[in-house]
Parts: sequence; C-alpha cells; structure tokens
Amino acid sequence: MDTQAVRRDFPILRQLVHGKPLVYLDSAATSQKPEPVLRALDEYYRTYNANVHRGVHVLSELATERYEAARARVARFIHAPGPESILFVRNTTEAINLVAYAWGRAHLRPGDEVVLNPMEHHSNLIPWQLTARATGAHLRFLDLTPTGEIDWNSVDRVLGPRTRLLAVTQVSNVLGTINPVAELVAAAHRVGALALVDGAQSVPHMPVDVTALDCDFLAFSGHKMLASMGIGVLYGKPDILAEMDPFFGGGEMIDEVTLESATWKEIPWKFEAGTPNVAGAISLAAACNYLDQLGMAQVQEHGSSLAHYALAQMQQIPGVEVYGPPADRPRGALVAFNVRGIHPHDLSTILDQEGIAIRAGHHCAQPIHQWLHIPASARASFYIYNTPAEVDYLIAALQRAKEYFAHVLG
Ligand code: C6P
Repeated sequence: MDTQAVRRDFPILRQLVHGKPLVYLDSAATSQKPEPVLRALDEYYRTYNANVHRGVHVLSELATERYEAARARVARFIHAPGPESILFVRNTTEAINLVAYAWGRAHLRPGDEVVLNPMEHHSNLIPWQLTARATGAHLRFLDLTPTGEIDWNSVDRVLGPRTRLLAVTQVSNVLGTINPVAELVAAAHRVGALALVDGAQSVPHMPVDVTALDCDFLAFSGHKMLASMGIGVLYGKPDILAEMDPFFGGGEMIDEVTLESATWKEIPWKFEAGTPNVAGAISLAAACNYLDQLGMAQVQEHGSSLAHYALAQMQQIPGVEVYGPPADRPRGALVAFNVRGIHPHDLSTILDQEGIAIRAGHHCAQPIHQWLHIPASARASFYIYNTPAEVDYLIAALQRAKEYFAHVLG
C-alpha cells in the first residue's frame, strides 16, 4: 500500500497542531475522511439534495437512486446476500439497540440467556442489560484467557439450551483481540441460538464476509471507516429481519395506515422510519469504493503491522504496560497501554502538545478495564494513513513524557 499517496487524499492531515505536524492516532474513535468521500458529500448537497422515496421530481429520483445504490454497495462490501439485508441506521449503537428491542423484546422469555463477554463495548452490553431487565432473560458471560482472548473452555460451559443469542465483538476496541467469530457463530447455532457480531472495529480494518461468517446480525459504523458521522449499518439475515417487527414507527416505513392500525413495507424499508441520512449513506458507498480499491487484506496488514510495531517498541520501555494478546498473536490496529505513574489523561494532554492525538479513558468499555484491574488506559489506534515514522514519533514522545514526569515527581 502506498501510504504517502493515501495521505495526500486526507486534507485534514496537512495541518499543524500546537505548531507540530498532526499525528492522528485515534482512528478507533473515528477515522479521517478522504477526498472522494468529501467530494461525494459535497456533490450530494450541491447538486441533488432531496428527500428520498417521496418525490417524483428529478432531484428526488436521483437522490433515491444513489441512496439505494449505496445500500447495494454496502451489501457487496460485506458480501451480504442482497441489499434488503442492509438497514441504514445512525451507528453501531443504534444497530445493536435495534436488535435488542425489535428482536430481543419479542423473543426473549424469563430464564432465556444472552451470552456476552467482558471485552464488549457498552454498546453491546447495555442494550442487553435493558432487554434482560424488561424480559426476565439472564445475561451470561464467557471467560477470557489471561491474555484477553475468549476462553474456549467457557464456550461449551456457558452456551446451552437456554441460550437465545450470542453477541460478540469481532475486534476489541481496548485489547485489540481478534475474536474467532465464525467459530463462535457456529457454536451459537449448534445450541439453536442466533449470533450478533459487533463489527465496529473490524469492518473498517479487515475483510468481513457475513455469508462466510454465517452471523445473523452484524453492526458497524460508517464514521470509523472513512464515511461521515451519523450513518451506520445493521446487516441481518433477510428471513430474520422479515419476521421482526419494526423498531421505530413513522413516515416511509408503512404500507397502509388507518387511525387504528398500520401495515409495514418490506425489508429493509420497514426499519427506516423518517428521513434517513442520505448524504451519509452516499458517503459510505464512496468509503467502500476507496477501501476496496486499496484492498481490505492490505488495509488489515497495514493496520495490524503498525500495531505490532508499536507494541514491540512499547514493550521495550520500562514502566510501560501494554494490554491484549502477546506479540505473536493476531491484533487489530490498536494498542492500549499505561505508563507507570502517569494518568492516561495527563499523558494524552502532553502528547497533544506534540501534535499527537491518542485516546485516554475507559473507551466506553469499563468492564474490560475492571477485568484488567485498571481505571483507565491510553490507546493509540492506526489506519491506512499512518506510518511507521509516526509510531517512532509516538515512542519518542512517550520517552520524553516519562522523563518529564520523573523529573517533576522528583
Ligand atoms: N468505540 C472507541 O473510541 P458508535 O459510537 O455507535 O459508532 O460505536 C460504538 C462501538 C461499538 N462497538 C465497539 C467495539 C466500538 O469500538 C464502538 C465505538 C469508539 O473505541 C468510541 S467509544
């Protein structure tokens, strides 16, 4: 992959922050946007902005055509059987809530079980806590190995006849663990349960094929994969989606309405009440084009090798503790860490002075921090526009921060 050519496509990277070149290492929170995505957004708003599925005028027809083409493009990106299996939502959080409410509340009975694990983001935990509370279902948790991978012994122990759904992230946003989701989906299916995959940190970074995974649901966010904010996707197997009731009611999701009752449109429109994020969907299609042109295998190789490069160097610095699988294991494009004696927020503030953007805190994943027995962590996350030289710059800045704090604390 020609990273320098990629970087030229990202105008935001050309700026100085505190007088230093911006080193953006926070793509797990949100990615930057390349020219083709910015152009797609600009073109939509400048030349054919209109509401979809409503008008028969030229602009509305064009907007509708591009919106539906975007759905088909996203379906191809994740190898979905067809566009009807792609629901446009706001983000991963909304996608998972949609399943927890529209599927969970209709299907879960007292004593049924939803299986999760400690590395889940709050978005794949709290919707299930709420649904469990409303239905009387129980949450059960898989164990993790000491290095932060799913412990297979617990899979056989926890999954059973009461399991109705397994919900698991494909890549942890804190540990960087890549979970064997195809095997986990198969294990869920063996006990008659459905499987939901949180793809927020995987779909932007690696080839994801929902047909090969055989998952029942996949949730992901456009803003982490070069598209604009406010557009996300829920993939669902068409037969499951067709059988589900809508999540939101309102305009455009209906077939016929009387004062007393209503019937629904076919999938996917049954789930898209109200005016959708048309520009967002179009930007997501442009993002899929951009990523596929690079090749998702190359995108994965690039992010993962930067993460391994950072990990190897951090492990050499006394007082730096890194989390997640060891160096010889696969890893997503991120490394979470702590520098002894420096709170991650202070570290992040110091790095910001050097132009480096990292994330600090619990990354909306408190349970995995409890599991690690730490209150918070710092995290460097990488994407297609990051370089090994930026990792070197981060490592040098970490050394300087350490020395500075050692000096200040005496
Ligand atoms: N993690 C991070 O900095 P939304 O906010 O809905 O687009 O994505 C939620 C989400 C769900 N699952 C995983 C594994 C995630 O990493 C995220 C978002 C960001 O780690 C923001 S908290």
